[in-house]
Amino acid sequence: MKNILIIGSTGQIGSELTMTLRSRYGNSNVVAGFIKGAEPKGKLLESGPSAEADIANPAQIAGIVKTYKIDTIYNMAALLSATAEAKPQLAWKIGLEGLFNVLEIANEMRCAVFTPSSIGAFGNNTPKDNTPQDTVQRPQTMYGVTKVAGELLSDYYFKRFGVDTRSVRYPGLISYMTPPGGGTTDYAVEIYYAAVAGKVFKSPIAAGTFMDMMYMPDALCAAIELMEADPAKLVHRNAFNITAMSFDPEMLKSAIRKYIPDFKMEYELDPVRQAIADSWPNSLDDSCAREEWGWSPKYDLDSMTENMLKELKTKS
Ligand code: VAH
Repeated sequence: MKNILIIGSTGQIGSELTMTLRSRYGNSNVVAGFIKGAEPKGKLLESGPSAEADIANPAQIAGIVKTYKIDTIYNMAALLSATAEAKPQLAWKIGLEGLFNVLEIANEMRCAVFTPSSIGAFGNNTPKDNTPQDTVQRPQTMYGVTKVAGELLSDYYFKRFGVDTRSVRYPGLISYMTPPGGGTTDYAVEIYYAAVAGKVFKSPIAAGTFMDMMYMPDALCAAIELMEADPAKLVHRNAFNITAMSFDPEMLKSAIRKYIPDFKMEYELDPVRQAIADSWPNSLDDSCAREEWGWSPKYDLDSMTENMLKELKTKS
């Protein structure tokens, strides 16, 4: 039986992952970890147990693991790329010191650990097109530094202590449920809100800037399918390249215009996010994930756009 703790359960991925895990493993088997000021509300609060779980407080995390007999930790705590550039020390504290706390507890209590990495784990001298699974990783953002170091630390705990650590390099994630905050790829979420509101969207990212992207339902499946995969078939662990699509703002605008023909977009570049985006791959090679644990996304740009617009119209 799986007893799961999600650290960061009220974040962009965590809030949807918690509900998906509860529907899969049983509400009472999935503990929603949160920090003060980001407490669970509504269905997230009412549908199952929750506990304050500050990744910087190892005693607090260990107490939850003991109380609820946790055997699997989804560690979703992180500052996203642009925010991490504004607060690098906090990004390190959460991303690396926090991960170290989780891995130490996982080693002592024999828990499996999922910690997302990102396309942000690559840098300017990484091959940009069809980026290989195993290649140069020299990011120059604090976000990227924490993701590469997190991959290495997670692999170390697997090889040295046998901790069952697994992760994926997420592309930009797009969701209609929890608005994102502080990501370089978040323009690809904000644009849909503008389109549904009938507003002109001002893209902070330039035309011709391609980044890997994925619809949230596929991202949630990836985490769960990897954690359920047969460990004997895993050649890699931390972290698998995964992607579903690659587009630039112009392609996204055209996809939206199929459903909202008079949608308008202008450019108002954000130099911080543009520089980060320029340092990331244009497209990933995710063949290892497909071969080792059957990764296969279901949404492409058109089907994601159709669903995003439908759901946002319902919300508004
Ligand atoms: C960000 N959405 O933009 C996150 C993600 C690959 C992008 O890591 O920071």
